[in-house]
Amino acid sequence: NSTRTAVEDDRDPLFARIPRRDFMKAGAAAGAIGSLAGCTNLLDEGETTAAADVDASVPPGELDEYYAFLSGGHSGDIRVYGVPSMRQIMRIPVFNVESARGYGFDDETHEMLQEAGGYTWGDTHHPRVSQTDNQYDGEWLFVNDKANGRMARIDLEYFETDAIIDLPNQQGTHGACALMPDTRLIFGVGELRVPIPNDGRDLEDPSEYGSTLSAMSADPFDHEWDVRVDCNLDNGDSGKYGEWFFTTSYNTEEAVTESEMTASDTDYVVAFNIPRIEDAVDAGEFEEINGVPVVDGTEDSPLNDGDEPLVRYIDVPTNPHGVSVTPDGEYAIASGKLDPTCTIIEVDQLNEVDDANDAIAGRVNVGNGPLHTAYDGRGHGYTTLFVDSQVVKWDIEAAVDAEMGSADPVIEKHDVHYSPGHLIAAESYTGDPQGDWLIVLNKLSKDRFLPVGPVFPENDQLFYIGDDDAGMELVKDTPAYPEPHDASIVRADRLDPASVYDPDDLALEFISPDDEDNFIERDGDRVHVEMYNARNTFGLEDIVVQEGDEVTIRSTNIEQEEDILHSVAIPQHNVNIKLAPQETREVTFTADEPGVYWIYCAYFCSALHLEMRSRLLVEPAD
Ligand code: K7E
Ligand code: RUQ
Ligand code: CUA
Ligand code: CA
Repeated sequence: NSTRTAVEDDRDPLFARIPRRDFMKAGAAAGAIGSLAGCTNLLDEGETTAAADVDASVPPGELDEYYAFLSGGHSGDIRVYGVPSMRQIMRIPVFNVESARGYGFDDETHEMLQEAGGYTWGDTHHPRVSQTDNQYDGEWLFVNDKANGRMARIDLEYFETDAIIDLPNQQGTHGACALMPDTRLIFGVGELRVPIPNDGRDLEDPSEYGSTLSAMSADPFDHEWDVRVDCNLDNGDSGKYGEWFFTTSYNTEEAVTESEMTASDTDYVVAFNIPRIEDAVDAGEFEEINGVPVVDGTEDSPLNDGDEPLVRYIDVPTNPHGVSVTPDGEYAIASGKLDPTCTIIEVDQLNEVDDANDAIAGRVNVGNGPLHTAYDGRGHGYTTLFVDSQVVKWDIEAAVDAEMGSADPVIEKHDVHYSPGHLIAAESYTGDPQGDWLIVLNKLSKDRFLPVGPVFPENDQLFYIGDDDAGMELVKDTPAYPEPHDASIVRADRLDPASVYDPDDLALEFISPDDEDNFIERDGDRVHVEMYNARNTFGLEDIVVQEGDEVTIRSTNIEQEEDILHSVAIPQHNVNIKLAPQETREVTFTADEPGVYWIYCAYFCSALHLEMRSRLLVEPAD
């Protein structure tokens, strides 16, 4: 008994309405330079751009100046790069089970993933590092799961995921960002409209669906409240002074098909007044849904009447994508996606104007398919153009002064390879961007690397943007495993990672080499084993159990020396736990097949690493 009706789609195919790329004011001459040099510098018309003498190489033995934390997309992890070398230094599994780091194999990480829904994958997009006074403090990294409606926290002392929150009123958490200036709250932005609660009601009535902005505290990482709206929500960024949080919405039509979702000429930037929402929560003005206080932020909510609405809806051209706040906190800039402009919203005006649209301070024509905007701290915006495969540098104040929709504020367009999504400048998300390096995350790499079959890598391109006279300079192509969406670039001196564990930071007790610390204990068919490990031995030679026993092995790597890791790996039992120096973990499994199983260490730890082993002997049941 379907109530679905056919939708008349007489609209142009995607992007057909967008005019072909024009060469702006510079005309054909600059266009020709652009095709030769890959760069259209509109200020230096007729001149080839003077390449700055940029050295992005980091010689062997030297360290990078920055960390870049890139999301892994639907591989579910975070990748740690050094900038400017673009060397991939580490991966941090988040929503994925990962054997090289034993993540999801020991009891603690396994239970964390189980309690967060039991999924074996996620889709990370927006890794954001915690800040104090609008500066990175290097404590935490937060990231969304677009697949399953979750947020995760990564501890940057140990570079590991230590908490995941399953957001029950959200399907597909897309935008993710902390409330600035001090990371007092973390936000997850719900992209997909669903019935709330999504318990089987209103299946066929999309007008009843909604989406939420979810707020979490940073430490402890707890879900605090949701705000409900009718439209969808997409990308998000925080104002710099603790008041406003901005998201884009591309489905104000409240539609279910692509053609319906692009039907309206305008959609929204949705601005959330966080202190007002907290007042409403404190005053009990919410409905509890799935155990979470949900405040009504819909357009006709009584809470949005009066002088200080909870949520303000600002009309922007159709289907916007990224939104980001300028380093000084003055403007929130939203990209058109289906419209060749970025809209500039003056943040302070949101407290002044009756009509939220009066907070719009400017609109700049950047080119086709604008997605995201980054900042250099010198008053420039850098916007990716997905359709034109370019990055556009433009002058923010000039765009505020110029006529609405003017292209005059554009300074330079540079080709990228190809079809960029996000771009990230060093510390661009803080109050103090460094203004030197910019990474452009290209969705397509096509011909840029050796062919590897039908699954292509992406191409993360490094630009030097520190010389306004020379213009943007492309310095490096970097292949990326699918598929990074966004990143945070953080000065290395803002982090202080541990190189061995502090046993006091761990829940499980340290197991020393003393005899009484290494034992097998039986309680019915539950067997508990404790043993240390070190080069080149485990604390027990044999572990003898009965077929069918449920066995827990707890083990400590007692090494004090950094970089000496061991593991406990047991063939045919899916056991694989990693143990960094001074780390204690445990793993529980059922010994369901009689036989001899060599317990071994999977990390190459010494010349006698292969001899580092012990036996699990499973005696047949009678
Ligand atoms: Cu543009 Cu998830 Cu930030 Cu991908 S999103 S591009
Ligand atoms: S052995 S050094 Cu498996 Cu060739 Cu590792
Ligand atoms: Cu321990 Cu290999
Ligand atoms: Ca729309």
